[in-house]
Order: sequence, then C-alpha cells, then structure tokens
Amino acid sequence: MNGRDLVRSMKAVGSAGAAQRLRTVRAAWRTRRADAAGLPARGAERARVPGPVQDVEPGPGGGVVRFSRSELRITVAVNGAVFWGWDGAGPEPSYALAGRSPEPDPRAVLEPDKDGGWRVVAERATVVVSRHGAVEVQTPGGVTLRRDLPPRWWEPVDGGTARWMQRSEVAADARFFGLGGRASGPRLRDGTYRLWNTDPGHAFGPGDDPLYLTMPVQLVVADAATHLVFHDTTWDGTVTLREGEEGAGSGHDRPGTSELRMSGGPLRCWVMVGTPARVLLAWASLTGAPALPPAWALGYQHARWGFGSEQEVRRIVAGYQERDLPLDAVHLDIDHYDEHQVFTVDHDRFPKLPQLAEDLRRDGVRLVSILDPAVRAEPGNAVYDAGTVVDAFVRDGAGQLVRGEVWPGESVFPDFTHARVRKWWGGLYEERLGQGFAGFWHDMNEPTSFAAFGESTLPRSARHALEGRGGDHREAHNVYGLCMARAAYEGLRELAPRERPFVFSRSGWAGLQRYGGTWSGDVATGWPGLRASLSLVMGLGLCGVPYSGPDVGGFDGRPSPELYLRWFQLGAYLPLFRTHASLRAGRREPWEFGPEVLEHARVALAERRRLLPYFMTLAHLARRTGTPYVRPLWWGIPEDRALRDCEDAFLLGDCLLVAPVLDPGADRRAVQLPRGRWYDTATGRAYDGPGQILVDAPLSRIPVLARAGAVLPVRGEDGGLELEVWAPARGRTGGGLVVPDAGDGWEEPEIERYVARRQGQKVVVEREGEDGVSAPPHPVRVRGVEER
Ligand code: NBV
Repeated sequence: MNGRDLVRSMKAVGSAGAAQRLRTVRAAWRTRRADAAGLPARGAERARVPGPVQDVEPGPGGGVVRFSRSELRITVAVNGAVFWGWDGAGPEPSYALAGRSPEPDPRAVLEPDKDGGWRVVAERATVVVSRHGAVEVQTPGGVTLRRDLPPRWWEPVDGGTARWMQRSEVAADARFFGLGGRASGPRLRDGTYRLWNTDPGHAFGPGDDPLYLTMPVQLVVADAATHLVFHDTTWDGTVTLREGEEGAGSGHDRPGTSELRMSGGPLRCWVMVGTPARVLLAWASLTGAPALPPAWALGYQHARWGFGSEQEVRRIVAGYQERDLPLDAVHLDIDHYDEHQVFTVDHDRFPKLPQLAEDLRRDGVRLVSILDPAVRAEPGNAVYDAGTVVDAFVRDGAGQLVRGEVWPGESVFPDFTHARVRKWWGGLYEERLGQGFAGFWHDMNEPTSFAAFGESTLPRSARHALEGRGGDHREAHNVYGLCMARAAYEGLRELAPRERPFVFSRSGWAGLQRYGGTWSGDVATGWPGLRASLSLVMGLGLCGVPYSGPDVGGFDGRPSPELYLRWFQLGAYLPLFRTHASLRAGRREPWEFGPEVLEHARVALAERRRLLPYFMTLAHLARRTGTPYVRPLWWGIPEDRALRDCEDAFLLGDCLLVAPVLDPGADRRAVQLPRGRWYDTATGRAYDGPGQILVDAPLSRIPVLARAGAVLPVRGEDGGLELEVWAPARGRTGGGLVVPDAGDGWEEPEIERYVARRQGQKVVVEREGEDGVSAPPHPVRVRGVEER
C-alpha cells in the first residue's frame, strides 16, 4: 500500500484526522532529513564591515566607491530611483524588476563630500556616502530621510553564503508601512517582521506574522518626504522596526530604526523619494504596471470550499438570481478536482462543467478555478507524467524528486524558476479554458507542504533553476508564487490573446502586480480578522499590489450576522470583493444571516455595481500610475500626522473616504477627516476637515464621504455611464478623471478629464480636451449643492 492508498483507506474508515497527522509527520520528517544531508553545516564565521574608503570610480548615474573590504556601487536611474549595491551587486538579475534595469541618469555624478566622503546629487534625492560606508538619503533640500550605517557581513570561514545586517535610522516622526501583506498594520508598530512567505496553517488574525506574501519593501512616511526602500534579496530575513520619538521641549529626538537581517543574497537596494504618489509611480515603473483586471473581476464574486456539485453551484447562483442580487463570478475550490489533483475535474459531481460555465456566463456570471502547484507523484497522473517528460519538478542535491504532502497526497512541485517549466505549466491552462473558466486563483503556492513541526514548505536544500543560475530553496522560496503567477499570466496571454488574464495568487513577492492580484488568505472569522483584512489590502497597495481583498465573512467558523454584514459592507469598497469560506465553516451567502442582513447586503451589492465605472477607472489609473485604489488617509497629505496614525478608514481613489465599522455594536463612529470639505454621501451633510467628526453608521450602511468637487463615474439606472459630481466648496473648483470601459480586451481607452466649478447655486461640469472645454458626453448628477 503506498502513502496515498493508506491515506485514502484511513479516510474511508473515518479517520481523516489521523491520516492528515500521518501525512504531516511524514512530510516534516522528510524535510529535516533532506536539509541535514543537502545543506552545508554552518561552521565558524568571520564578521566584516566595509572599512575605510580607498578610492572611487565615477560611472554613469554615479559610480563605485571602494572601501578596504568592500565596494559600493551607486546608480541613479532615469526614473529617479536610486540603486546601490555592496560587494559588486548590480541591479540584475532580479525577480522584482519588470524588465531590464532602468538606464542611468547621466546628470547624476559622484562628487567629493566633506570628511572624505562622497555623494551623488540627483533631481529628487542626494545620496551621501561616509568614509566608513554609511549611506544617507537626503531630500534635494538636504534633509536626511534615511541613514544606513555601514553594513556588516558574517561569512562562513569555509566559504558559502554570507549573512548580513543593515541598520538604518529614519526621522523621529517617521512611520513605517509595507513589508507586503501584514495582518497587524497598515502602520507597522515596533516589532520584528519576518520575510518568508508562510502559510500559518490556521485561520490568521492580527497577531500572526509572517503570512503568505512578504516583501522587503518599506514605505516610510515622514514630514520631510516619503521614501520607499526595497532590498532586492529573496532570502529569508527579518526586519526589526522601532518608531522614533520626538524630543519634547529641550529633549533630543530619538530616530526611528530599521534593522534588516538577511540569511543570504546580495546586499542591494533601491530607494525612491518624493510624495507617496511619486514614489509609487517610480516603484511601478521599476517593477511593472499592475495588470488590469477584466471588468467582471471588479464586481462581486462568491466562493466556497466545498460547493460539492454542479447542482449545488446552480442552486446557489439561482439563489442570487431569485433574490435579484448581482453576482459576477463563482469560484470553484479544490473539491471540484478529481481527488484534489490540479487540472482535473471530478466528473461524477461536475459532469458537464463547460455547459455549467456557458450557462452561467449567459447570465453574466464567470467561473473561476483554484489552482494548486502540487502535483500528485503517481505515474498515470497526466500532469505528473507530462511534467516528468519536461523535467519540471524540483529535485534535491542528489537529483531525486523532492516530495511533499499536500491535498492530492504525496506530491511533487514544479520549479517555476525555470522558463521551460513556466512555459509547460502555462500551457496547462488550456484545459481550464476548455472547461470554461475565465479566472484563476492560485493557492498553496508559498509553496505549502504539510508539516507537523518545523516549516510547512519545501526543504531549504531543494534545488531550483533560478533562471539558469542554479540555487536552492532558501533563495527560491519567496519568489515561488511570483513565478507561478508569471507562468499563468504568460500562458494565458498566449492561449487567449484577446482577453486580459485574471490571476490572483495567495503568495507572491515584489512585482506580483504585473501578473495579477492577491487575496488575504485564510483570515480568522472575528472582529480582529475584519480589521486585519483591511490592514492587508492597504499594506499590499503601498507595496505596489493594488488588487486584493479578504474572504468576506472570514474563512473559518460562522460570523454573527452583524460581523458578516460589516465585512460585506467593507468588502464592497475593496478591489477584490469576494465571499469565501472553508469546507468546515458556515455558509456565506447573504441570505443566510436573516432578512435584515440580506436587505443591507443588497444595498452594498447595488452600490458596488453602481460604482463599477469608478472601480474600472481606479484600475486603469493604478496601471498607469501605480497608485492603489485603496489608499491610506494620508495619501495626499503625508505631512498630516494625525492621518498617518489613522488605520480604520481609507480613501477609495481621490473621490471617496470609506469608514468601515470594525467594532461590534457600533451605530456611529469617529472619522478623521483630511483637509477640505467632505459630504456624508448618505445624508448629504457637509463637513470641513481637517479634524475628527462623528457620523452615523447604522447597520444599514457604513459611512462613506465624498470629497467636495469630486467627479466620479457611476453606473446610471439604464446601465450607462453617469457623472456624479459633489459640489465644490464656494470659491473652490474640483474635478476628476474617468476611464470608460473598453471591454475585457487590450484596447486603451482615453482618459477623460473633468473640471467642476461653482456658479452661484449652480455647479458647472466641463470636459477638458486639447481644444478647450466641452460639455460632458455623459449625464451629470450634482449632489451637495445645498450647503448646511
Ligand atoms: O483549497 C482549500 C483552501 C482555500 O479554500 C483557501 O482559500 C486557501 O487559502 N486552501 C487555502 C487550502 C486549505 C486550507 C486549510
């Protein structure tokens, strides 16, 4: 009896739990054994610092500064980003970069600084290198944003990868954001955050760290400027953050600190300085424009692990239709596979999947398929056999296939760091397209292999191609999900060239946005989980991945009707709006929580549908500028310190401020307003920021405020585009951008620009074009004219 048969027969006799335990113990044991044999033992180490400066060699965009025991290469790129790398590290090769490294800016030159140091002066930042290798980033006006102390390496005496540490100081008033998807943010408090994509193995809450999608990206917001720093190293590491403190009265300021410890990989980083918008623009130009989701992926989607059968899917879709609730997509989880094997269908329970897909599509509902990377290691399994032919699976140092334990049983893992493997895997989506799936949901791609103790992933000694350079899982782990997303995206572009691919992935790394989005993984059902889900969306957006959203209602258990509703209302304003839950959890259809919740959920669904043109516009703007749809309140005013600390509300684009209810029993809540006039969209009442206001938040809705002067595209009652315009305050003007829907292909719609101004009691809206202004080609609805 092989392992899978054993697992099956144990399941059959009702001991699935024991079977699971057996699998996990076996996997953990394998991992340990593999690493003991495959990784060099860590012997004695020698510490190293750069030492004193020796000489310099100017080069394009900067140059090389040589120290007695290392050298530092600095290059200012044409997009304004600054690169530096120690020990000869250059910007390439890199998994984060969208293509080649940007060209050096010829205007930036290396020049002597005081005390024997050197500096590079660029348009947006000055980089000063001290005699002993401290590196300071300053604003063009000379204010220090970040000071990196000389790095320190620890090199194994017998050769091998050095680990290193980089300690940095930031302004006392600075706040840290980013590091990928973090449950306890978006503002990252004092603590240590690990850089190692991890399936926590249980539904997570704010205390769980790390999660599925980490990245060495910090966005640091301070009075003087915002900067983004990206350490382009895929290895395991930790970042210890400590916010600074400003000296009161005559006291001194204590700077904030960041201490990055990496277990290997190059010590190199990119820094971008400016406003948040500028910084994210530079980041997107470096790591790639966010993929534009098809319009339906901006609607409402419903998933569940365990729909179980075609009839059940039809029954649920009919449930939405009977109640006249909009639904744009249904997601099928691993239970529609044949014995959990990816790229298969359980024909007993899903006998006519293409027919189901076609019927749903006729009703405007797309089907989305989950995809796990693990492939059952069994001859006769078509995916395994085909993968074996192209030598697709990860091997160990001895050339043996690395086996893990995942849903299909004993499994092997495609090595997505190999172009040939990506090509093969991408081609497999043809089967999915043939089944009628329109979108793809990548799961378990940290990658996860069950383990009872130790780490639930591949052994660190597992070998990977790493694009021909060769290396092991220590280096490949964090980019496994990213490379799987790339395989899918590139495959789909070939298989269905006329449609924009829709891929979202649980794991990923810097640059994931090029291929698609993500979701928050298995968030725990509870009020803390609700809060964590907002933290993840905001944090990921600030790292350049703008499309994400939580499992509305939480992944496990059963939310109270109130919690479900509040989650639903928040989800309606997030890019990915999807209800989903575990096999073992309660149901998540909006009618499962009583008639009152259903009516309020209906309102949220209708509002989401009404806002679709706005979401489409935000998706286009994210693609063109890197600006996330969901932004922290400080986005346009990073110098407003009260906003920097505000984590329970967000801006949806330029026009709306959404203040979700995150606590039980609340029927009003405080909202921290940025400066300017804001209208409560439910009551029309105007408020003037900055400052804190108290607004009603009855169960029927969460507070949403519109910025005075905003012009936002909405769907009119006849389905056509309308402009909703919020009256500018007297003496002020407003405006907005609209990118009309151009279908799910590649057509590039033109951005429409509108201006709004007040003429007495009237509000005039005009379209700005190259030849002057004209009347808008869409109906206009003005709101908020009657002032309080
Ligand atoms: O495929 C089953 C689930 C899925 O529903 C969920 O969204 C993923 O995050 N998956 C994890 C694997 C099992 C988790 C216990």
